Amino acid sequence: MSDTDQPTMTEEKKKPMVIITIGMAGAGKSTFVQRINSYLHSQNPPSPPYILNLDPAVTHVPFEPNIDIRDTINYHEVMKQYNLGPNGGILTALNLFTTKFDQVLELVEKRAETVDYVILDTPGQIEIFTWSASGAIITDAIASSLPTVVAYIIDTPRTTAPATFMSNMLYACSILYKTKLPFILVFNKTDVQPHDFAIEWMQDFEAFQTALASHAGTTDDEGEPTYMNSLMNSMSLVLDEFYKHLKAVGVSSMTGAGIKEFFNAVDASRTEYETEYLPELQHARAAREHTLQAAKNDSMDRMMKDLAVDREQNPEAAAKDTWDPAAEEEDDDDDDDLDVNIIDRSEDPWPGQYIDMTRARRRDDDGVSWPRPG
Ligand SMILES: Nc1nc2c(ncn2[C@@H]2O[C@H](COP(=O)(O)OP(=O)(O)OP(=O)(O)O)[C@@H](O)[C@H]2O)c(=O)[nH]1
Ligand SMILES: [Mg+2]
Repeated sequence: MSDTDQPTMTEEKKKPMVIITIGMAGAGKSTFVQRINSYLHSQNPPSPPYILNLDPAVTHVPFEPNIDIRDTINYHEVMKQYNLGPNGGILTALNLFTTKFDQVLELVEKRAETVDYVILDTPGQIEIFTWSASGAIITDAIASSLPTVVAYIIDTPRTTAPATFMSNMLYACSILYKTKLPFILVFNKTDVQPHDFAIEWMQDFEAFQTALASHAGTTDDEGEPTYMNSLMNSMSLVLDEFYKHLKAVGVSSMTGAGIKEFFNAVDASRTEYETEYLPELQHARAAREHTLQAAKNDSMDRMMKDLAVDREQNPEAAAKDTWDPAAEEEDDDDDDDLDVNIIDRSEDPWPGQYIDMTRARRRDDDGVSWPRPG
């Protein structure tokens, strides 16, 4: 029976779009997640997102996450057990959590039919997520399963100086080239500082150069441009290319301004994901499969050759060389990973039996108050 014999089905539900929020410490990622969460709840009909909190060190999040890294990993316990400082603690907590990310993905995929958006809030220290193996594993795993976009949150009032603006853009640029995912620059806190200056600098190279030249510290005592100034001039040329591939929106997570425009950009990113990211991913997968298969064939060939030589030289031992299934059964328990299970808070009943050293108790037991990094 061919597919054409089937009655025409109503259009399949689109896969949910994953929004990964990334940004410098204090840029407003968590507040932004809360704002888009409440925006989606206020839609008609409401479209509650599925939210993941990946910040193990946060004491309070302004939203109710469906999966919270803090339920699985006790960051304070990790610092104690591994003798780590705050950043090492966050990184190790994230690494431990990543070892069970397959469970997270399963839970997310289970909800794919009922939610339109999956939102990830990441740790305050940006490099922990963007330059760690676990950050890359989480990003790649989720992006190969669902359409994904990176929302790079910028603290607009703190980027009005040309040099700061440029270093923030260079960071964004490096993340774009690392993840290769659709990317939205979210200029946050526009209630305090409108973002038109940033848009102007991005669109008009000369306007940025003028701003740069008029900024203190860009000329030396003799009025000559400093090394810093020349460097930034050249860098801004590089960034000009980067800006062409970007969507930029101004929002205020405080007032809710610009959130609708943000979602327009997210919807446009879905197409970008499907036409650009996905084909590239499939291509990379096929190439990897090919290389892996070639390596497997090669080692199999070599093993067979070795065996043949061995059997020729030692026919007696070869006769005894039989497979014993009983011995195999003895150690078929290959799950020697950490015994950690991921909890979906929105699922009943609440599984309460997950206790090990990484998640012994929530932090209210010891009265220790670690300073937030950053
Ligand atoms: N005025 C204004 N303040 C904001 C806005 N968004 C966030 N904030 C404030 O910025 C501060 C940091 O916000 P968070 O949401 O905690 O930022 P974050 O990026 O999650 O911070 P970390 O996770 O600690 O890196 C808080 O005091 C927020 O109230 C905004 O749109 N306007
Ligand atoms: Mg936060």
